[in-house]
Amino acid sequence: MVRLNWVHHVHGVLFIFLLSSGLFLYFSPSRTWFNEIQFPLVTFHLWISFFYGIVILYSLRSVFQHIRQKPYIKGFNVWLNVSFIIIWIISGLFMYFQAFLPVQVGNMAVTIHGWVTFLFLPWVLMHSIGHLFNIKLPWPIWWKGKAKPPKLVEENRLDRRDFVKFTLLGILFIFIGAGIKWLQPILDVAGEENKRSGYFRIYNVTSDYPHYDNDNWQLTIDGQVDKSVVITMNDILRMPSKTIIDDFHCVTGWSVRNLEIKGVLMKDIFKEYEIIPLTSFVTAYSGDNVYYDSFTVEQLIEEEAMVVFQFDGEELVNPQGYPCRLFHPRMYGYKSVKWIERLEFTEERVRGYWQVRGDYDLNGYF
Ligand SMILES: Nc1nc2c(c(=O)[nH]1)N[C@H]1C(S)=C(S)[C@@H](COP(=O)(O)O)O[C@H]1N2
Ligand SMILES: [Mo]
Repeated sequence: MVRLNWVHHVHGVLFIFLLSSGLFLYFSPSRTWFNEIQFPLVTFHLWISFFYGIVILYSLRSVFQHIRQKPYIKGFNVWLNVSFIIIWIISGLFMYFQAFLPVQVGNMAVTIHGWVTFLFLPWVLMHSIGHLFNIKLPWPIWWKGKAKPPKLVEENRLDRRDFVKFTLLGILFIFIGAGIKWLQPILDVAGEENKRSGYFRIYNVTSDYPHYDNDNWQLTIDGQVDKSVVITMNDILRMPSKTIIDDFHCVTGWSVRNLEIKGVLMKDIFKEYEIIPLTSFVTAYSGDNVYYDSFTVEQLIEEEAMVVFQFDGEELVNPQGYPCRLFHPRMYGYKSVKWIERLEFTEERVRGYWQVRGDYDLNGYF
């Protein structure tokens, strides 16, 4: 028989760790302003969930034996916890493997993971308060019609009025929890259909960046191709452009949502100039002479990467890569090379700036 008291405490402590790290990652202000710790925090959250899962599995049999003897409130609490834990684990696994799943499935998992947490919070609060002040609610007995709600529960120092207040408070908590979740998307889009939300935090590995104007910028395409070409801004502007509304995600945690992105598809550039790649790999270089990243030809062509020259209907500002930057709709911001000035086709896949320095994924899909 497992020591259930002990299990209860360990469970509580692990849960607090999970909840605090989870909420921290959930709310974009905390995620954004402390973005350096986001990644360690995700790892932390995962490890704690792992231990949490082990504790649950290890104690489950004893817990169920125990509630067979004390079925009422304990049974309710256990079943509530077990159901939520199952939802967290499943949605958590979907989140973990989102790279391999359709975007909508990943998003859905994130939504569910957050939702159930908010729904669970009121119970957590009541339960914790109950334990801290040693209040044990008699209500399940009442529910089951086995006893009337006691006028005064000596043991719990609760009379009926307290009891009613407590229950109403609980319901209020649930509404607050759910309300925050409901309201959030409403606040985010504030009426308009595609209002952008979030801001770019300018991220440059160099402190001084190149200054171009439309006349001196050009994009060179060379390396292992049948012929090299040089494209000017005028060329870009006269090609068919494409405007999409999409989200921009930096791997450190901040996102800009519903961003209007205008540019020319790589596919169209290749078609226009009849460029025939002789290899499968491309490296995109920034005009800052420091930043670069690599792609497969397929990623640039089939997956609709663009050379972007407008955000939200305006030219890019200089720190954001004026006049052009790369954008891949399914990859993290670090693949979005600013001041793009060269695409070099190479025999082998080159490891980019962040792949050499950090353990950033080569493909960078989110
Ligand atoms: N040339 C260059 N491009 C770059 C970077 C950089 O440091 N230099 N940072 C990348 C990263 S990590 C992100 S998240 C985005 C940030 O875009 P922003 O500066 O427009 O917000 O640009 C990407 N492209
Ligand atoms: Mo980034």
